[in-house]
Amino acid sequence: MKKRYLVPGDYMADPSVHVFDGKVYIYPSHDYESGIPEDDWGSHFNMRDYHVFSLDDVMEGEVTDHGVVLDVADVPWAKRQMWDCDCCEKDGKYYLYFPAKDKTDIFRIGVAVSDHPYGPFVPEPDPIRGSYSMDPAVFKDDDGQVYVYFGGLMGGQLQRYRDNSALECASLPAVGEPALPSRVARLTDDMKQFAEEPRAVVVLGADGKPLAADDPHRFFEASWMHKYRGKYYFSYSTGDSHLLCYAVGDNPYGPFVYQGVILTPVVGWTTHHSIVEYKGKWYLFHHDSVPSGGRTWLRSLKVCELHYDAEGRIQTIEGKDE
Ligand code: FUB
Repeated sequence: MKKRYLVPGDYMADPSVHVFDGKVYIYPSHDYESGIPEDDWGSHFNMRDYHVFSLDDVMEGEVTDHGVVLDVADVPWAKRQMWDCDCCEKDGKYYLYFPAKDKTDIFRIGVAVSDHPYGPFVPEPDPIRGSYSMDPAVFKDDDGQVYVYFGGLMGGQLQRYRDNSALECASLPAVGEPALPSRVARLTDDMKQFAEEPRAVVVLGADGKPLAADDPHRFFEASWMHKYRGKYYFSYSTGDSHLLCYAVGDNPYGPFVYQGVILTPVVGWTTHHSIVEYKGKWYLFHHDSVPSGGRTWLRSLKVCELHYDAEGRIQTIEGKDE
């Protein structure tokens, strides 16, 4: 299968991709060598700014770097770790959703606004009220309603919460118990707040029960939502089992029924993606650590075509190239 590295001159990860004004726009995290040692909490992912990239031809065309569009130093509430972001258009404005640790080292999700998909973005003074954890992915449905999916385990701090409340002590579910789910909330009309309490994004197995916390296909981080033939495809990373998996539902809230693996493990600990249709073809954007020699905090953007079978099942892609 043909694959393409997109930004050979720099380390970029966590691509969130959308088509705006007939062009493909990529909103990645910007990896760099910060010197912070690797730990279980992702401290080595110490990103401090975002770039935006655009292109007209996914597999061949030139990739335009629109430069730094938001820097942590310009976000009044944020201290560090600008992880996976995403962007959504509404009424001619562009809204960038991004996580960062606040001054007390708690992940929150912020919003920054621009008149252009390529920024620069002006941050709101405070994070979204009631936001927590990381990896926001924004989905605009055909009726114009916009939803943000978010959450991630371990370094992403999701295990510190239950039912949107902070716990006294973080805890992971025991073996056999339901996995901790991603969260989803509809956004307000001004795109700057949750319009409702975030809900659990439940992924059910073939037995109709939520996938268990020790299932290698359960949600860990990196939510993404896309629609294909009227069905809602919720896809995500399984973190410590290093897969990209997907589940299908009838509405943006789910529940979603587990379907299978999109991408087998790549080189590097993390895996992360987005799925987008452009000019009649479907693409999987993701990252791996091949160009950095396997350094998991220095990742590179990649893209390949994605194919469905006649029943709408996604064909599994090999993460490690032949
Ligand atoms: O880039 C930092 C974190 O690594 C992301 O937020 C996760 O999804 C993983 O890719």
